[in-house]
Amino acid sequence: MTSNKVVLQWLDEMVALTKPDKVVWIDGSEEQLNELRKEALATGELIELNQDKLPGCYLHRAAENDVARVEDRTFICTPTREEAGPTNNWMDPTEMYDKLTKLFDGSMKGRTMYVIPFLMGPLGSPFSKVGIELTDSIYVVLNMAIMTRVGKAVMDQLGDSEDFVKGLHSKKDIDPENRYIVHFPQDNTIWSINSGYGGNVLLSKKCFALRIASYQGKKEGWMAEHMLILGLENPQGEVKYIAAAFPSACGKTNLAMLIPPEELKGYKVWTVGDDIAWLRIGEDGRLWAINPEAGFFGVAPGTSSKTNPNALATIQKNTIFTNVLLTPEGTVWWEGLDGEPPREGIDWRGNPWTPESGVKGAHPNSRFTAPARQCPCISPHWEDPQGVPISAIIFGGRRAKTAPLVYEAFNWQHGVFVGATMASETTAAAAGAVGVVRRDPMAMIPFCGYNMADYFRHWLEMGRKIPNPPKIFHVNWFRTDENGKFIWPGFGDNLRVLNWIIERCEGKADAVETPIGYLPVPDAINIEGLDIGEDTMKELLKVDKKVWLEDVSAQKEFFKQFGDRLPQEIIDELKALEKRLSE
Ligand code: O2Y
Ligand code: MN
Repeated sequence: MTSNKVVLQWLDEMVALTKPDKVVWIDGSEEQLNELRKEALATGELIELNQDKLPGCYLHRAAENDVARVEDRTFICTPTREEAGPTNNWMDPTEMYDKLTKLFDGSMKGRTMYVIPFLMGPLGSPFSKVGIELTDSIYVVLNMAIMTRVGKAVMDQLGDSEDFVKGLHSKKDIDPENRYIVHFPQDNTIWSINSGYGGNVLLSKKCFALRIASYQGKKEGWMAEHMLILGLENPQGEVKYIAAAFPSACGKTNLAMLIPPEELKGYKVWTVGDDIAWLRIGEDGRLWAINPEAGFFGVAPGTSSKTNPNALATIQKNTIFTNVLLTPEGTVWWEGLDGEPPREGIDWRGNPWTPESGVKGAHPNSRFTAPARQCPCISPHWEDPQGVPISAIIFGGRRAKTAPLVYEAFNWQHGVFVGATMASETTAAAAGAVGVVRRDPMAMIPFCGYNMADYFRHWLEMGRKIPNPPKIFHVNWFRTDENGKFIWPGFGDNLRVLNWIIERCEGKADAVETPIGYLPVPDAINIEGLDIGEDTMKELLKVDKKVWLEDVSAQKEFFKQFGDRLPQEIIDELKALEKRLSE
């Protein structure tokens, strides 16, 4: 498939290390993928779903101990600990290579090594990047074929270049004690062992498109961000693009595929991406974004015709479901799906299940892997080689009392500070106590491939280089009343807030200056048709100085870990906010 000497030499070395019985190049053809599906069905790695109801759909059950990303076993191995920073696990690269070399030694004996050339970004785009993942998992091959562009065309695009990410993955024994997800940013290398699940093994996603790419972006002058990208079309047919970062459990995929409420029927949301954005400065001085992925790896539980009808439509064909419940008709089910639960089924562990079993049918982190092109609201521009121009960047979090429904940063530097102080309160979906505030700057804490203090500096530097930067906003859909009830309806009605944001970008909407930023004037957000009065709107837009000063203390505490490396601009913004709140 290639005569690229660097690729072939690296492949030889990895084959010598892992000792597979066979090496198979993935060419991206449907015939080859079909053969692999057949093989996976024969071994039980995949279960065929009802092909009349869900054509091209399969179910996979992961090992019980292997159902989510493992942050405590994820490492950034830069030459010094300081380069990885206080928010990443670190080990000296030589030590880590030694350790992993022993684990990988012979890990593919008796197995086939699949060589997956994959492209992040549209074919032919100057912003796209090549990766090659070596894996002993057919599940990984089939998921990668949905999540990325794979095969011969990718090797053709690479040509003789050495510029590709080298990914090595082995399921080995799925041993959680020896599970490692390791990044060597200086070597463009990712090694993952002893997991067979999702973000740990689809090396294109969090490992490459965020951790390695964020490091590359810092070096090369662009940004890899944990952001959805959407286009908002107004009734006049004009489309403006927004990139938005939220920590998990804030409805990112739902926002990316939003359906307008009745009162805003003339508007339309177009999905460009639901998870990752690569952003570059365009020749016109604006910031342009591509979605490096080709599919969605979405959380199944909670996905329904109320929360996300577009996602439901997307996953009716050619989809791999992982760790959901299997119904007697050969369809799938999860908690939060429409209608009554099935009377019986096989749960995600493979055990017989009824609603009375007292256990969940689907794992809370169960997933669907589906091609983005199947999404009914996929943007006609989602594969444009130059990307789409971004008018607004949104940061968000789940805050019961602190953050108002929406506010706008005073300028780019202040916006970077708003992103750097992003936080979210934990929900029952996560392990541990509910309502605990977790700081997650730009939703990148688990995904930044270098020191986050340097990452903030990179954001600040980018701002100085973008002649026409997007405006930066913060939203919070999760404000609650005195009874703990959400007071903003969320879902499709979030479009009302997006509209204010776009109007601000166009210089059309009014705002009031407050200590935290610009807030909408009382009637600026269209609440026609909502059961929301003036008082509720006031509550949604309230800035309680006492609560904010408490948050400032927490922000100071969080920033301490970065020591002298924290950019002066962030310290200045923190002081300025404290001063404005104290006046
Ligand atoms: O648990 C996993 O392996 C998946 S994590 C994930 C998947 C899709 C989009 N975002 C995420 C995330 O953790 O941010
Ligand atoms: Mn994500």
